[in-house]
Amino acid sequence: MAPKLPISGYDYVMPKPDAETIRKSIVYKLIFILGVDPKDADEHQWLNAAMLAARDLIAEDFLKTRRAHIENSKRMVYYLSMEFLLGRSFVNALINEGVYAEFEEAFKQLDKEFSDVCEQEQDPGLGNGGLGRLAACFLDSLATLRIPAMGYGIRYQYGMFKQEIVDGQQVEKPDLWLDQDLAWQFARPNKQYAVSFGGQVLNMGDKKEWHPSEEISAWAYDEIIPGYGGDVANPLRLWAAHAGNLFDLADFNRGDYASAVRAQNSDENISRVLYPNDSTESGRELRLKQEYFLVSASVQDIIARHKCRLANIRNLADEVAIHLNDTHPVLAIPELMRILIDEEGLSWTEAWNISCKVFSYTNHTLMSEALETWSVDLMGRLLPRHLDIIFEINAYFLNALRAIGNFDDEFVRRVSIIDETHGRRVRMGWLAVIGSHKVNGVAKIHSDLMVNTIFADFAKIFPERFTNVTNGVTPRRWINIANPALTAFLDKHLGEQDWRLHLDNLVKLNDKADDAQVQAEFAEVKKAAKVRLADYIEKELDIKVNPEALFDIQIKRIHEYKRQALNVMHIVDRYNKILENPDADWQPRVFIFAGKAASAYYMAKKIIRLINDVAKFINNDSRIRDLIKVVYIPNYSVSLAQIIIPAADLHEQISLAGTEASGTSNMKFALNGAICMGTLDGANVEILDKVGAEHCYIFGNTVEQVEEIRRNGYDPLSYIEQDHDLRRVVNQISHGTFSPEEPTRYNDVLQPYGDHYQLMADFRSYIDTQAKADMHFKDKAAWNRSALINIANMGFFSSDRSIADYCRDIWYIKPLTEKELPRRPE
Ligand code: 26Q
Repeated sequence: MAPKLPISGYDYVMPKPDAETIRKSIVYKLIFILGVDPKDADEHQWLNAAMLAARDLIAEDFLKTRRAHIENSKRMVYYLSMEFLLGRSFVNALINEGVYAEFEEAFKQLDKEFSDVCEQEQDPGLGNGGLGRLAACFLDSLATLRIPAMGYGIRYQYGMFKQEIVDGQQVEKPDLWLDQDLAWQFARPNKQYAVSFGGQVLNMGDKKEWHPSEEISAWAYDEIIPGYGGDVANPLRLWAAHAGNLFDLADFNRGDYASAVRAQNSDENISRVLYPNDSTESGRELRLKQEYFLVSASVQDIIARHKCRLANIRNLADEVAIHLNDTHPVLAIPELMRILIDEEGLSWTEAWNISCKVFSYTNHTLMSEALETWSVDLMGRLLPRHLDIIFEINAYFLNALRAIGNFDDEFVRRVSIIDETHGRRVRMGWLAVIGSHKVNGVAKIHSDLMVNTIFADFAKIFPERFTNVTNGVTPRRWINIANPALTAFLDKHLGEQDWRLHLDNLVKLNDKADDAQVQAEFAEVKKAAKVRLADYIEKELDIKVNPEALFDIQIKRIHEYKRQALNVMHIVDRYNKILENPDADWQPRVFIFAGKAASAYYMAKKIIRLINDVAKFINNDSRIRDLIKVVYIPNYSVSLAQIIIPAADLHEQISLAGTEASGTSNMKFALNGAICMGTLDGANVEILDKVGAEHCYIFGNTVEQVEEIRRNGYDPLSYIEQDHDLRRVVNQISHGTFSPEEPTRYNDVLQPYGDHYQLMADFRSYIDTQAKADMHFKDKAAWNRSALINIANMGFFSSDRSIADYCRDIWYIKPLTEKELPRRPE
């Protein structure tokens, strides 16, 4: 790596990116920053020292990027999200900075196993699943594409719980990730904002005054997000609740130290823990406080930054775009309105015109029961001024509608932000649509359904507001970090232009997919990943799996709509048929599951237990030999995904059509040369479109068919009656074959009378399609060819493409030019 240019105007010791200097820098950090004798340092201390050394190399980019934004008055986008599922940062930083080999060499010189040191890093689980991981991929792409951008989130003290499987059941353990690894964050003690709650609103003539009853302080911590290529690094600003300077002096002076400290603890509860729920958990006061805490600190910070640059609040919308990752941060709309009106003295209309231009919103779910609402009472108690503003927004909007005419009362009731039918509730999705200039879904089919179902009324009012941006994933993490063998393979076969930056280059593999030599090389790549996963499974779970078997993988949150139970039904059916016909030419399969269930989601936890009971039962049946192995890998996380995904032959994307907004693991799998077993749902539809039906297993009813079945009165029993295999499977699961010690354990899982997600209706097509996949896998050349064709056609699913779409169609943001921020010398 060539040395960089220094930050101009100052003379300082610049860190140099060669192995020897890096080695010395690591030892220096150990001695002078951490105060540890290198002779005694443990692996974890070595990691921290190395992270500090790496941070030095990126700190300059971070500061230079910031200067370039300010000096060139760049329009910026702020991405607000309650979740950022970043995964480990260290190796990512080395790869993006281009110094991985140098660090590896430095550790060799120190006689330390580099991979052991890297493994010490905690995986910060500040998210639940897809939405949080998407935010992390987007940050990577924003920095890589040199977009002036910043993320805002919450620095939860406890991230996503750690999952243990005890006696087949999920047990949640706290994840205290902040105990370690502070090397990657810059604390910003000078960035503090007061966030207020409660109290009352006073009418002062034509002005309103909010007199809150409670105040909490938000402290900033900046996580560094380095772009690939090593010129740009953007901040992810995470807010922590601090009561430090606000603790109750009155109690303290009265000698009641305990009360004073207790108040402090309860204030700090706001950023204590991530809600481990991937659909709404309406009504929880602390969650509403968290959402407002994020939003208030961030909007105040955005305005402070804007004023510091240009000092005129009226041109905010020219300089600032704020993006809402789902409705969770939608209170940013009334918060901006409050500041513009109450603090900056703008008129209501001026404020509204600015606000609508600033905000845009992404919807991630169609399931109406998962749309966020909050009771008017709770909102009024916690945020009385914001509730006022929401009422005003609603009145303004409904008046405008009535003025246009031709909307009847029923229509007006439906689009009102206040739902009057279930007690009075604030519909956060409606507020987001009304207050944003663009609303997007996350895959084509999802965006289409969005305007035809949940937002159909709004699409009539604001047809130009709705658009699609299909999700994407970053190839830096999902190939380069996760799959070293595939990385080497692609570097060898794709020539000059770096696929990490131009994922479309993968198309060149289409021409090579027929080449037997290339197929054989790819087979080795896949084998290496499968052996790595098999080793992990043996080490962690003491289960031996055969890397030659077909690895069939479903990893994601456990949810009824994702239909892990359908996967289990296939396993049980296969088990039955092997016993019936033991000498047939069965394709050995390893079924791998991983995923967490929301801690209060009874049925999801039961499904986990069912998978584990079935695993125990079948794995221990010697008649099955090694034809089926079922493995539940505990504690799914970004780090685990990086080990599991490269090892897949087949990936299960089997949600009921119309329920999965996009899915993103489907993209990661295909990018790593696995073949999709999926329904026509979410991004599967577009994957099919890119790779072709020969290289993708699609089964089950379409959205239209699912709807028709519902309309005609779905009768799951009729499917069970007609299909002997299905009947047998349902009976076995429901009557205790896999839980002999408690035969009724699973009598409520398959719900032959309800079956909301139509497992029975899709069973036959699923089973038949799985049989086709077996046949295909037996022809190794054909299978490898299909895998290569999958990889070749995944260019579209880079998050760089998604971000380019957002910048062009929604945020109107341009990257930093070479002049504004010079690239490092070659
Ligand atoms: C809301 C209120 C209170 C507590 C929790 C929540 C909450 C938290 C997380 C609601 C939803 C989520 C996460 C949703 C999510 O991950 N959705 C997924 O988003 C992906 C990225 O767009 C899509 O690919 C998936 O299809 C979608 O399920």
